[in-house]
Amino acid sequence: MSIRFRALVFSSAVLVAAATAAIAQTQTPSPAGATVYFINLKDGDTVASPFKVQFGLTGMGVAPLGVQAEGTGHHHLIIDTKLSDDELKRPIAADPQHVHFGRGQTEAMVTLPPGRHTLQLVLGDWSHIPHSPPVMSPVITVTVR
Ligand SMILES: [Cu+2]
Repeated sequence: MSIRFRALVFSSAVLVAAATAAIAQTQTPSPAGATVYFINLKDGDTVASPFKVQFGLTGMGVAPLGVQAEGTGHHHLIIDTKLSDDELKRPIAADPQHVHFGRGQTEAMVTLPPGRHTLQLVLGDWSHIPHSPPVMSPVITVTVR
């Protein structure tokens, strides 16, 4: 491999990394006063699993993933964890603790083992990135019996 070729490969890799970082940092603005909240659950509730969770949203609309429309997003249920400042600027992970409702669902049946669990709703934009500023509910703790 020539030195020139290696330099070209290196600079391409840097460009790709820079482009990826730029995409990852693009956050959609949220309207002032937008809030997301649990309609049917409050901090300290005791529930039997599976239980229904209804997602409330004011000041914005729900749109399925991939649909880029101003003032919209889709719900994410964060279970037994929270998003770091860094995670609030990137697409939300998809795993059992970060559940996406990309079809635009406004409620879900949730199954959790007995015990205490924290729940939080975070709205994400068309590409799963939280808005700026983030639209997220207070963290609530529920006891599953
Ligand atoms: Cu999502």
